[in-house]
Amino acid sequence: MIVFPAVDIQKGQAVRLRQGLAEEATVFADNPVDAAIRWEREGARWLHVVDLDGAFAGDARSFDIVRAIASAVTIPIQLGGGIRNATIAARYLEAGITRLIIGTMALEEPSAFAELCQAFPGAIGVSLDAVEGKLKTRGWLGASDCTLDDVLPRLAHDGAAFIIYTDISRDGMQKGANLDVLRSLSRKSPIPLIAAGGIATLADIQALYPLSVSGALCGVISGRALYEGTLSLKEAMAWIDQQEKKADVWYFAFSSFFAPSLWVRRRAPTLRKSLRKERRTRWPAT
Ligand code: AMZ
Repeated sequence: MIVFPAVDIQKGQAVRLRQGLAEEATVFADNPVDAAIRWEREGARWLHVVDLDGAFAGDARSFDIVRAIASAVTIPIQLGGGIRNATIAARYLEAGITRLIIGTMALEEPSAFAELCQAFPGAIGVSLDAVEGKLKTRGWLGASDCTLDDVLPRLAHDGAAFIIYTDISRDGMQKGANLDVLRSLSRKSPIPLIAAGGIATLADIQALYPLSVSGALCGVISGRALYEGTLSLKEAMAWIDQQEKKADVWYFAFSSFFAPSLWVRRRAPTLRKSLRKERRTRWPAT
């Protein structure tokens, strides 16, 4: 499971909003490039970058800043906000962004979204940003009648490489993640799932970790908590690494020692399937 530090860009600065409201911004760095470099130095394996101005305006408002971030760090970046057509998507990929996150277009223009997934296989994911079960678009100001269950099968079929679920009411509020929705989503999702919204402490990450063993959860996004220090990136990553190492030991023991025994051999297909699943839901290190 990966911890994605968030770098959200608004008016040229690195900010975090509360519940997605543009007027509820806290500035955490005057230059988003500095924030990105900081997270890389602290050991981040991926960055989650959002062009908030782009999401509100529907275009690549902060393209130059995003390009500067991509040149300044060596870790892979996933980027969302304002990617509403294939031309913008291609420009970002050329600028060195590894994965693109699509919100509005995935809900409002299904066929264009499917074409985008086909044009850039493995590089396109979707953000499903919800309030009381209903998905939002256009900087979270646009309402849609869609629910997670309505769109998930279609998005996976269209070729989305991953989904990010954000509980908007928890975003920036330090309340903990929405475990009920994430538990159900991690069971249902045929593609890797990343959780966002409310993840504020190591305990929140520990509560989510089992969903990466039993289901599709492969990452968590945290912003305000990392900037304000209620969550330590190093501590969180060390804890996750420790859990995954234990899982590796079990996998190794299973394949090399237990598997030959008669009892295990009879149950081998089920055991192997659940252990493989645990390995499969890990986010690629790229
Ligand atoms: O905070 C907000 N108001 C907000 C936000 N963080 N609005 C949109 N976004 C993010 C989504 C996703 O990563 O979580 O922007 C991206 C979607 O943008 P678009 O332009 O594709 O709808």
